[in-house]
Amino acid sequence: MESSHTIAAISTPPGSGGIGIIRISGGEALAHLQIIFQPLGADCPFASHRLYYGHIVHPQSRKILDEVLAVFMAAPNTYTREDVVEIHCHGNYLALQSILELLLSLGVRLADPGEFTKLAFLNGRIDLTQAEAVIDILSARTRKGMDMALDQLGGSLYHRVDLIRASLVRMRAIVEVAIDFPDEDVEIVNYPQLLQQLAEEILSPVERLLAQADEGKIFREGISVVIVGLPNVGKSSLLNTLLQEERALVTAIPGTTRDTIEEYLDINGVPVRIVDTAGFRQDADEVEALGLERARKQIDQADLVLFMLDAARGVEEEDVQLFATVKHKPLLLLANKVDIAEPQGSVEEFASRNDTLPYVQISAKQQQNIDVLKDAIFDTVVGGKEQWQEEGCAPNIRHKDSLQRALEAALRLEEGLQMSITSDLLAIDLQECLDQLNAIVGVTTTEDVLDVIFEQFCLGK
Ligand SMILES: Nc1nc2c(ncn2[C@@H]2O[C@H](COP(=O)(O)OP(=O)(O)O)[C@@H](O)[C@H]2O)c(=O)[nH]1
Ligand SMILES: [Mg+2]
Repeated sequence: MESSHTIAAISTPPGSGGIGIIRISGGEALAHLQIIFQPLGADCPFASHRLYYGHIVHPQSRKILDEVLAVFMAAPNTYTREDVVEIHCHGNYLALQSILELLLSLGVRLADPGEFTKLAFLNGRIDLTQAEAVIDILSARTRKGMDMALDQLGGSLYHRVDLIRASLVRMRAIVEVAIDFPDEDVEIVNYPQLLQQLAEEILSPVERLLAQADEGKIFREGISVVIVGLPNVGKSSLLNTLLQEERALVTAIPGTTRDTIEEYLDINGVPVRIVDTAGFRQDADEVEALGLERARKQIDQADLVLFMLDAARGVEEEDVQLFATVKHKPLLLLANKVDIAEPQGSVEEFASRNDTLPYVQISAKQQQNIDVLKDAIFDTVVGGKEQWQEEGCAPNIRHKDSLQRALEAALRLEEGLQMSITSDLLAIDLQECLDQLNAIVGVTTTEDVLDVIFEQFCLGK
């Protein structure tokens, strides 16, 4: 990066808050600060990583734009590894905007979204998985998602991929020697030993990372859960109970909920989008019919359907018909209103007929068994797979794609070793496997891929 490329952006979100921060990165950062900052203390040497109190003053009009704290951080111990300045203003967007505009008028360039983090990557402070972790931290919706992202920012994924890369580089060195001395090929390449190394140091760790990718997706992106049942079984009551607020209207009149209602909640660290639907019934009026159409769409996209029966009313033909329309989805069976009655025989019978489905008896109104329900939802979507916790790693979809290709190359390599093929052929799959792992950490990543990644950032990060 050229040092004259000094960039700036407002790093705090729009709106008003206690403080708002403008960040500047690049070789001219300090020079620009000195033009616009007027200290309110005795001396102001701008020692690195020290806060100074003063005014931001327009150099021509001498107008005070805000009272601020400013800090200069000398390269390389900064977020971008360049010189960085932060100006801590009052959290009024107008004040921030006028200071930013002043900087731009001095020749500073407005940073692209994610550009500070991209600099951190390009300047070698973090690898690509760590840059991606920054996005995850900013967007995490549960504490667990946040912990996962912090682990990755700490290099957990990088280190695991790096171990595999190092092993591949050692294997490649052996194979390359053999290519240089083709006559002694067989002596140099110890096929059984390479096979063992491949199995232990490449195949098994790559497979483990792949297994963890699916679960990472659940914690990162969350799941969508839809409550389905006939009118009046207690769907809206359950939504309210799960959210601990009166979000949806609850009445004894069937057809109260006419549209879908969705909210987010945290179930054991999984961000869950929970959707309450209009109750399905045959004689629905026009508005309800539209609501039901929306409910159908939600069901199609759902990761899990909570199919609710009224324990006191029992199962009727319409329940069975409705059930038939959601049977293809991952399901959890609920008998509601157990506070007023033991589940009717027909409900128990229905449950035992579908005994592969998790079945929970609850009272939405009296908040009975709600924790059991939450655990059941968690178990159904996450299963017992909580490996990332032990190993602090959850590859995302981009990593997964590369891991899959790396695995394919490693399997071809295994086959080649079993057949004792020549070193030059082995080298091809070795290199392919290594290239894929390099792409994960960003050693060999094309400009388009980088663009896609850094476009996901907000301004100022
Ligand atoms: N006793 C009892 N009544 C409930 C329970 N859940 C819901 N209800 C009542 O059943 C009626 C319908 O509830 P609602 O949540 O609107 O059902 P929905 O049409 O499926 O959304 C209301 O009168 C609720 O108070 C429950 O667990 N126990
Ligand atoms: Mg309702």
